[in-house]
Amino acid sequence: MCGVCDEVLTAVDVGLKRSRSPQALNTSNKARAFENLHVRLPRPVAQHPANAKPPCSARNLISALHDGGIVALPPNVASLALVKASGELVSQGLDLDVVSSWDVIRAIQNPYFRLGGVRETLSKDKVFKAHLAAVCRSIGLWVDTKVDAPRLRSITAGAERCAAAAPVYALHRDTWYGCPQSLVIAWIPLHDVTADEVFAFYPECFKRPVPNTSRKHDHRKWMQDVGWHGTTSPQNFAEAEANPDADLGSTLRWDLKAGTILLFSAAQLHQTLPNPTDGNTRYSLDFRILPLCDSTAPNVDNESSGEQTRIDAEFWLVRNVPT
Ligand SMILES: O=C(O)CCC(=O)C(=O)O
Ligand SMILES: [Fe+2]
Repeated sequence: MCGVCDEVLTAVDVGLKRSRSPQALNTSNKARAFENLHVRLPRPVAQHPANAKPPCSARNLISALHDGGIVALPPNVASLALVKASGELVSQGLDLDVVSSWDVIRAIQNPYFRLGGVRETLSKDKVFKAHLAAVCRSIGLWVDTKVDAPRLRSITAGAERCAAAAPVYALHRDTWYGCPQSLVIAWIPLHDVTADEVFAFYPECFKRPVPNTSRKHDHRKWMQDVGWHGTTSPQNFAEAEANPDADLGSTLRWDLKAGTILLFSAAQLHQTLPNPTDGNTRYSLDFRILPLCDSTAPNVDNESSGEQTRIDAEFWLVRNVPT
């Protein structure tokens, strides 16, 4: 029995140990399911609702997220290795010494257009696929779990005044962009962040519809007309965005350490807000996780389409990647 959430754990921690062994993939379906579900999760460093029972297994975690929960798990070996590799890559992209401190990196002016190669490497490089697979395994997500490529966010103070950057600050649910309701997101700060540097959640809107234009997003059409490296700028394409006059309730964000694994449903309403510190850029990675599960988040207002196209084009199986 797990002392934290009362779930019966017959194979606690076995998954994490076995996940390093290739033979584990050949075990029976039952054993594989244990490996997916029975890594004991550490106590969250932050959680919504604040008084919720902390999830102790991947199964608990995913159903809490699908119910509107938000969970920040502490940095671990896998997430810190991802942070280190990303820091080296960003330093190289900015022509800095590979061991530059984040204070130095964050003070570089106008980094966005110098980081195209870094974004490309993150989306294709096998090393980063292995890092993502290791992060998923570290939190018990393995069997038939799929993920997409990590995205680097660099949020520079003042960029919100640039019209071309407006989509970055759009209030949204990720589901509005042709994503399945069961999708969850992992967001990892690459350096310590204060709450006012983190994007904001509007958790009261999780089960409440918000006016939006998601019906314009057909992911099949988006792939044809825009694509991740297409020539049509995303600003000219139909965008999902909420009515700015809507009542969204209170906002939620926390101070987080580098490597924290912040997990939330793609159906959570959220928004990047301007970086408040002049001359400074905030760096983070995020990737989407399609878990093997029997639950899903409620759909209150997502009218986008093309989710299967998106899964087929962008997602890959965690267990196919050697770590
Ligand atoms: O990093 C941010 O500011 C926004 C992240 C986001 O929207 C996401 O991960 O879905
Ligand atoms: Fe998002």
